[in-house]
Amino acid sequence: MKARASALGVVLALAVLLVACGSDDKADTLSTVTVTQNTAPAPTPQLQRQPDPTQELDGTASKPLDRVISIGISETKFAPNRWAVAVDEPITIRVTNNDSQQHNLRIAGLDGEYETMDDAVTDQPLLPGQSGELTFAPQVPGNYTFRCDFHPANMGGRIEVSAAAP
Ligand SMILES: [Cu+2]
Repeated sequence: MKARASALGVVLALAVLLVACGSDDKADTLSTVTVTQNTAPAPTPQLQRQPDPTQELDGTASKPLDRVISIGISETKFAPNRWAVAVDEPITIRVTNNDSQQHNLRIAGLDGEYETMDDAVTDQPLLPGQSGELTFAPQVPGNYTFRCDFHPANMGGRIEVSAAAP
């Protein structure tokens, strides 16, 4: 008699569990979270508005020779000061100071601002008779302005970067 009672107790306990499970059925419907994968490509960096060149530009654009641009400085002017290059071609810019005072060359870069991290600039001021080089590897077509930091009001130029080979 005692054993039967405990068996009955087990049955009751099971019944309670089944009822409990049944009442859980509504909660079993899981909420669905839809994740939409962003498949859009990363935005292409944009060339920001550039400063106006402060030196009158050459009538025609010069082209690099074996990916080298050679710019001379005389009488506080860059020459040539207008260049045409192709995008994605790293260009070496060789600057030779034939003047009697120091100069440099700084490209404003994508952000169109001088003295920022994306500038391309000669490492040091070029003393009279010195030459310096910098590398310019534009990823975005467009016109890039450069200047001399020591004579920003009257030494400048432009590098015109085309999508295809110039
Ligand atoms: Cu200068």
